[in-house]
Amino acid sequence: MKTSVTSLSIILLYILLLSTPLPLTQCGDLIDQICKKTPFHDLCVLSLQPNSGTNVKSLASVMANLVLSNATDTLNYIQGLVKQATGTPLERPLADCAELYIPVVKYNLPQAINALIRGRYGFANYVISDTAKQADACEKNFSGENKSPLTDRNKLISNLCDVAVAIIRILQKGL
Ligand SMILES: *[C@@H]1O[C@H](CO)[C@@H](O)[C@H](O)[C@H]1NC(C)=O
Ligand SMILES: CC(=O)N[C@H]1CO[C@H](CO)[C@@H](O)[C@@H]1O
Repeated sequence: MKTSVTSLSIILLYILLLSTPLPLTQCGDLIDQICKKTPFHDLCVLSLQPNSGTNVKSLASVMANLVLSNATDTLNYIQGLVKQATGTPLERPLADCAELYIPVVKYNLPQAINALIRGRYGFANYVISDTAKQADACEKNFSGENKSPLTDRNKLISNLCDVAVAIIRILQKGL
């Protein structure tokens, strides 16, 4: 009788320990909670996993900087393609895409990142939402036999923007 009471209490203790929620300050747990509130959970977790810090604001900053580095990389890529495409039907849509990405990379996103640091979340969100629209507009510039060489990049940037916007919304409104 005595042993079974003891083992019962051990089992209860186990259940109690296992069901205790981890404190929010544990990094991986916060990232998962935040990412569940974004439209692309896996991309969010992948983007925030290794570094990133322990509060929502630093996670938002990491995402915004990933948008900028992806957009910068894509602009460089487009500018390389434009040179190769001189005189072909792809030249025009590629040049149009470069024109869309230049202000995004040089002015808009750096301003949004700055605004985020200063707590101007509405402005940051407006600019990052607009970046997603620019990536979509670039993609739409290709049609028919002018197949887009940028589809994966545009989609990734658009999705990263959606994740960043969702995280900044959490900053504005709470989890
Ligand atoms: C673009 O974003 C992806 C996903 O977060 C990331 O793994 C990759 O390193 C980024 N690329 C650049 C050039 O920043
Ligand atoms: C073919 C096509 O859709 N071209 C458009 C590409 O983007 C520029 C600027 O956004 C438009 O002016 C073109 O009409």
